[in-house]
Amino acid sequence: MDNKCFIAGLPNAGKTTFLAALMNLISADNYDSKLKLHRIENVQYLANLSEKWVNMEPLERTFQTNEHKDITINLELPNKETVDLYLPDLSGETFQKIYAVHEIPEELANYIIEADTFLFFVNVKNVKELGLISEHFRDQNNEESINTKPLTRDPKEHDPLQIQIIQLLRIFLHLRKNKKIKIGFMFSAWDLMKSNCSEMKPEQFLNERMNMLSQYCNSNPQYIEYYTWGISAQGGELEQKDSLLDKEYPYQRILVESNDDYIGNDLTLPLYLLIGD
Ligand SMILES: Nc1nc2c(ncn2[C@@H]2O[C@H](COP(=O)(O)OP(=O)(O)OP(=O)(O)O)[C@@H](O)[C@H]2O)c(=O)[nH]1
Ligand SMILES: [Mg+2]
Repeated sequence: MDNKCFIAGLPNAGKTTFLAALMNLISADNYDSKLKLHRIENVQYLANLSEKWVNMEPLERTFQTNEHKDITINLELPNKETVDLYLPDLSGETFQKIYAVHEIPEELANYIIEADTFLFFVNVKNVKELGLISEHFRDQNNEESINTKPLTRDPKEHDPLQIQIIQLLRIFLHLRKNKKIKIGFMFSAWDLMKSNCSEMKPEQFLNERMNMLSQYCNSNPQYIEYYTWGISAQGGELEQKDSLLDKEYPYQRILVESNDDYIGNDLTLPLYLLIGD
């Protein structure tokens, strides 16, 4: 069995950190994750990431020149069957380019067409609190010098995150001739929600903080089957390194929260539920 899982997300969404933590978890002998490493080729890239992740060293940004498209991990399922999982580590700029200039390399388009499942990463840090339009204008009027220069719109910079994500999903569907997308929204840096004492569940985060995306997904059930997860692959901010390195095992830093009762370390759970037995 094989599964092509397409990892998507704009810059700084948490894609590479997820892969680094995943590599550590599936290889850990003392943790019983749903998916375990069975075999891997081209291990070097993930092994390097995982080593940095263990030591809480900052991971490099993925630029278009150092994308890794050829990651395949052979994983063992709980029923002992194995699955070849394709997980490319692409640069957020690649997705910005698809959005802003509608430019997509043929290889990538084929990947999107053939993908069985999608993980879409959104860093909760990049999701702005919603405000009232009246508040927006009040704040603008309070600014001492109002900038009267016309704004040059840079779609990547200025367009709201939700608009960019919805447009990307529409492009994915267009390429797939509307073949259904099975997608897990991975709200990364979920530790920040917890440190703000938020009781919010991932689904509620989507509904309340990204309500346009939520409406888009919920009004298109024939094209989009979606799930939501809160994940912290890093465990906290890099500045909290000292306390995070104190844990007995690195995987104990990971936090995964579902919409039902699951709160734990198993970063493979969203993947396992998405790809199915
Ligand atoms: N607090 C916190 N920060 C995180 C977590 N995961 C990632 N980050 C931070 O989010 C930023 C982006 O993480 P990356 O994994 O590099 O994001 P990416 O999606 O690969 O980004 P590009 O390579 O630019 O496309 C980094 O500064 C990380 O330190 C997390 O679980 N918690
Ligand atoms: Mg990256």
